[in-house]
Amino acid sequence: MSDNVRVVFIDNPPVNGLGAAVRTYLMNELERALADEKVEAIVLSGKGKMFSAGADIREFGKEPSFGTPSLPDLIDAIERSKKPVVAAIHGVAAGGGLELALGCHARIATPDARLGLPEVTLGIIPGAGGTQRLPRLIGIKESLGLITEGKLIPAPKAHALGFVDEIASGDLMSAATALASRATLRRTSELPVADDPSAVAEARKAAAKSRGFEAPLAAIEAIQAAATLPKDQGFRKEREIFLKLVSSDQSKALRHVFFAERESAKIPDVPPETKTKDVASAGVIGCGTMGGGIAMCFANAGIPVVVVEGDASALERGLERIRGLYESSMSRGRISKDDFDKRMSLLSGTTDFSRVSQADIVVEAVFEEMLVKKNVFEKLDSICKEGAILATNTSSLDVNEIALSTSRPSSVIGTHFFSPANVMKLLECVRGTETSKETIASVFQLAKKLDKVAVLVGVGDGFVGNRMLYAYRRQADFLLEDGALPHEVDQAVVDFGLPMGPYAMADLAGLDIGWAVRKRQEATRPKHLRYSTIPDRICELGRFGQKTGAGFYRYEKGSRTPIPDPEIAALVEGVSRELGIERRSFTKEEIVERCVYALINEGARVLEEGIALRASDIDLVWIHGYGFPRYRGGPMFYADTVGVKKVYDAVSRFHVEQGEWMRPAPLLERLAREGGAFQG
Ligand code: T1G
Ligand code: NAD
Repeated sequence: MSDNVRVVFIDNPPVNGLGAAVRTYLMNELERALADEKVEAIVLSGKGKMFSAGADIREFGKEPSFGTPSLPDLIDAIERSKKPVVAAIHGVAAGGGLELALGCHARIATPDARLGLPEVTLGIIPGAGGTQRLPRLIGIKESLGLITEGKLIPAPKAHALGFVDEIASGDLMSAATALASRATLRRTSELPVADDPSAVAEARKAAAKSRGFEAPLAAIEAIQAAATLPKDQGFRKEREIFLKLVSSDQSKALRHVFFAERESAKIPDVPPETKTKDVASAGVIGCGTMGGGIAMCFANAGIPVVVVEGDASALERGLERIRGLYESSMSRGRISKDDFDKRMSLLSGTTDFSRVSQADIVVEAVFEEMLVKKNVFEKLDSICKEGAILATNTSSLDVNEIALSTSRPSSVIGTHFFSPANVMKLLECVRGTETSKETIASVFQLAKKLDKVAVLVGVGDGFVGNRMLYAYRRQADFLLEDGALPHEVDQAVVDFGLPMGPYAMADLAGLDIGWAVRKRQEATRPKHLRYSTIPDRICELGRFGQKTGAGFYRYEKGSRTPIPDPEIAALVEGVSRELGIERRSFTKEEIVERCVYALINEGARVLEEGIALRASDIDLVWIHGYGFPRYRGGPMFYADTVGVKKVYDAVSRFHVEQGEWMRPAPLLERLAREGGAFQG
């Protein structure tokens, strides 16, 4: 290394967050290097795993976060430096970390480094010049894509776009030092940038699709300012927007989710050092809707998987469906031909159970019937190798009872995937009484490989997600009886931010399965509790949802667009009449209150019964399993945002109006009384 190049390290494990102490250190080091006559150029690099993940998110909203020197001050000082500063990037340069690098006079990165400005995913925009400097290097159009999506991209792509100057093929530090010795004082903020109104209009249209989410639109405004305002005003505009968003409810919610996603893998009695089994091969029993999707999850992660079906024709149909799904991903450009070939080659099907005998994990996804499941587990117990994980995808049955049909209940666990399993991120991991810590830790490790968000839940009807879904759906049905129509309920929920309302979702999933369950339970249903017959009556008409062209809505042939149906309106109104209910209209706010507060109330019960470990896990279940808007933080965080007392008062009112179903959960009542919140 050259003697006259000074290397300065960012050193703040685990991610080199740019907290106040780090900024002060870097400013002092810069000044020392500038004052030292022997130093001709400076290399800025990160100690440990990465360059820097940006601002320390834990400091947001606390004083030192914006204390001196602020990140923009530090970056300005670097850019104004009279000696060239080169950023040497490995691992990750994200958010403020990348902004710091953009203020340097050149950037060099290792080929496997990832770079990006993910601030919008935290409900904010880059606040240290990112929206002003990036467009000056790669233009408005590319900046819009990168900043509004918030994704990290590989260094070679950043190089092709033009914000990384060099990819280090060998040792990063020596290449960076060499680059520093010949670097010029190219100041990013002094480069010209041209406006691109059509790209801006396009980006606005795309951002409007994420209904109600503020940050992407705010980012677009800041990016365009880089081209339309004088330099200083552009930077000021960015900072103003940033400071406003940092204290917004949406940003608080998104930060909550960021930490919740990292917290969920921490299980109090399963320490990080718990032994895990590496899953290198898998079996899936049943190649229906779920089994097929689960098999795809393994193949997508590069894990060979064998699917076992009861009969040959079901197997053929199942494998064809998988092939069809992969082909459609390929035709839409989501996967390459190589990916397709690789994934298909990892997948095989059979009717011979013994083919899974050596698998590290077997996931059962056969019909939802206890006897069928028990038979499958007995068989697995007799053939699977010692130490294999035996998992069930049951959505409602007792995992303990299933486990007891084997001689090794400690290896049995529920892995509740959500439909479509190859798309939905959530994995409810159901802990049985006997499930070993090693089994739990191994499944959590596997979940990461499968790119799933794993949440530990306890045994109980519907676990966390579906149990809360029942409460939500019940409220929606009562709203129909009280005066609303399906499309009104759906629209209110969609405007709130969910991708679909309860009725469009029910039509998509199919109404017949729930109907069959209700018929089975009819004899034992507690008759003193309010019960809506609307869903049953719709099924009696042979309307099972999209698959029959009609359900709560009607569907044109070949279309999936729900169309409100006067026949259903008449049916719903008839039910109200029979019940002697005088129908009234509901505002969207009232509809959302009734549905979402029902979720919260049931969530509180789930929490106090210990079915979920923490409120933030419940939030993840609803965000990743049902599309609850991430920017609202999940139902329990939303309760805190609204105020637990306000939720409690409304639930108490619903209790009086509607009876037992809406009795406030004791935890909700206690928190309201104590002025508490779900997030401690
Ligand atoms: N601040 C504080 N803690 C952070 C952090 C951050 N920026 N990033 C990660 N952590 C913690 C995380 O909670 C976990 O803690 C541990 O570090 C390891 O993280 C002005 C204002 C870099 C891709 O959005 O995307 O700059 O659980 O498990 O899988 O414009 O961390 O161990 O206690 O995620 O190797 C913008 C966020 C900030 C990047 C690494 N930056 N981080 O993934 O590790 S805003 C981001 C990530 C900003 C400026 C603005 C990922 C990663 P614990 P991990 P990983
Ligand atoms: P499905 O009817 O689409 O598929 C079940 C498959 O299992 C069929 O292909 C059937 O031929 C096969 N099968 C039945 N008995 C078998 C046996 N003894 N050996 C081998 N194969 C057998 O059902 P699905 O929707 O995929 O549901 C499967 C499981 O996943 C159920 O436990 C269900 O509760 C659960 N689940 C379903 C969803 C969903 O949305 N569909 C979501 C989460 C969990």
